[in-house]
Amino acid sequence: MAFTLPELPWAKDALSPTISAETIDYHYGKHHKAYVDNLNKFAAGTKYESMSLEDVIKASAGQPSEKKIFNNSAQVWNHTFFWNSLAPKAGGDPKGAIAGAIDKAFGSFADFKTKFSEAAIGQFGSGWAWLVKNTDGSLAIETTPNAETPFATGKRCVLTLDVWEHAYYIDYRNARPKFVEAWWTLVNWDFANKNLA
Ligand code: MN3
Repeated sequence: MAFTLPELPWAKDALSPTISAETIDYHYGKHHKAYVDNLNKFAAGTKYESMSLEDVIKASAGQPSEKKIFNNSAQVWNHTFFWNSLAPKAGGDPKGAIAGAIDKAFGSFADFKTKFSEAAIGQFGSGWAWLVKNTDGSLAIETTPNAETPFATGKRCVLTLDVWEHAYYIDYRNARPKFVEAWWTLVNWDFANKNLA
C-alpha cells in the first residue's frame, strides 16, 4: 500500500493573507507531495513499504543508512501535523486544558509565546519549532533541524511551526520573525487540546 498525501483540513486560500494560496500551492502541492512521492520511491521493495508511516519513522530514526527513508517519512508526518496545527480565524488566547498546561509549564501564555517565538526564530537553518508533551506529562518547547521530529523519540507532539524557508519565502521573503508573529493568529488550539488529552 502506497503512502498518500493527506487532504488539507481547510481550503487552500482559507489562511490568506497570513499564508497565501500560492504558498500552499508550493508548500503542500509541491514540497509535501514530493516527500510522499520520494518515500514511495525509496520504500518500494523494502520492509518499509508495508509499514504504517509512524512505524517507518520509528524504524528508520537515528540510522545513517536509512536517512532517505527517515527524512521523507518524517517530513510527510511533520507537514501533516503542521497543517493541522493551523486553522482559519484561529489563534488568540489558548482555550481549554492547553491554557492551564501552558500556564503551569511557562508561567503565562505571554511568556510561552515569547519563548516559543524565540526558539522558532533562533532555529539555525531549516527545521521546526514544537510544543511537546514529555513522557512525564510536562510541556516543553523544542526545535529540530531538517526532518527531525520529537515524534521519533517517543514524545507527544502538541503543536508545530515549520521554519524552513519554503514555509514563508513567498509571503514574507527572508523575514522569518514576521512569519512567526503571524503564525500566532492561526494556531489551532482545538488540535493542541486533542494532542494533550
Ligand atoms: Mn515545510
